[in-house]
Amino acid sequence: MRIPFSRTFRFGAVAASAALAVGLLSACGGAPASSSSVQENPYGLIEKGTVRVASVGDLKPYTFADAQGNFTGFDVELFKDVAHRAGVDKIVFTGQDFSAILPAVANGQFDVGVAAIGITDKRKETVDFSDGYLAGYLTVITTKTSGIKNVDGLAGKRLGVVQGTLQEAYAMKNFPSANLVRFPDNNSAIAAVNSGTADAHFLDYESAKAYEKQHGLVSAADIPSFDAPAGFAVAKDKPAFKEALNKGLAEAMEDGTWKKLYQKWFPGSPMPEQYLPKAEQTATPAPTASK
Ligand code: SNW
Repeated sequence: MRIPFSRTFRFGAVAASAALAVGLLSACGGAPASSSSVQENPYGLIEKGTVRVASVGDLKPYTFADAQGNFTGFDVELFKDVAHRAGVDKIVFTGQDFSAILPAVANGQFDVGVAAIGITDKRKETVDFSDGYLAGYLTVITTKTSGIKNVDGLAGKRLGVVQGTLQEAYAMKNFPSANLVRFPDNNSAIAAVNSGTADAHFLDYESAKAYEKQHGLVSAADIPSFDAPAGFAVAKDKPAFKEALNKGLAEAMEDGTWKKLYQKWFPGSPMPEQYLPKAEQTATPAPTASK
């Protein structure tokens, strides 16, 4: 599914040609918008009132396309809630290869990237991120008969990774004796595992669980990735948008919306406490003199 690149502009009192120039420039992220267009389009979105989201369609239950082709999942519902709090309700999701998302956000083809994208210093060279909203594990899944029981079992095996993911970077660094096989997306990697052309696939924990259930695969290792919590990726020239998302995220965490969505999409999974309402966080209180 591709987004048609047509845009509509409302000219108002401004001369049409000037408005068109400003609109095109700000759409390309090239120039600061005039004050009138800032009022009209405070977040500098490609199209005023619409958020264009780059995502992936096969990362259930974070973000995926349902049978009707509509995007849903934890990240999708959380983003819609947060965008609503920021005053934008028209949200258009488009599936991309994961490796295409950050460049497309950076060059202004999309307003934001939403796909369980872990925040790292390396990625921050390309885009800005909202505050983190999810932290968990990276998981190796394999067939019941592969003989791979843990990371040592990956030596000499063909391990699938989706190009551009933290899994790819982690495997290159930490699984040097595995033969990495790079895929554009999870579905093609899982198909390769099922057909025997790959021995295992390395992906996000909750998606691993979903694919295990769907295809009778098993988990061989969980790698903590709490140092790279997922955030919404925003172009560096949209600071007002990023701030509005951060404000919405904080509200969604404090009023229990985050928790509700987490329980809906990741039932039974341990909850990272830092995203719960403050009153529900059980941070060890500073020691006080006991009576
Ligand atoms: O770093 C984790 C984070 O802790 C949480 O578990 C959600 O996933 C991560 O952000 C890692 N996600 C991968 C990445 O950022 C893969 C994302 C994808 O396949 N779309 O590269």
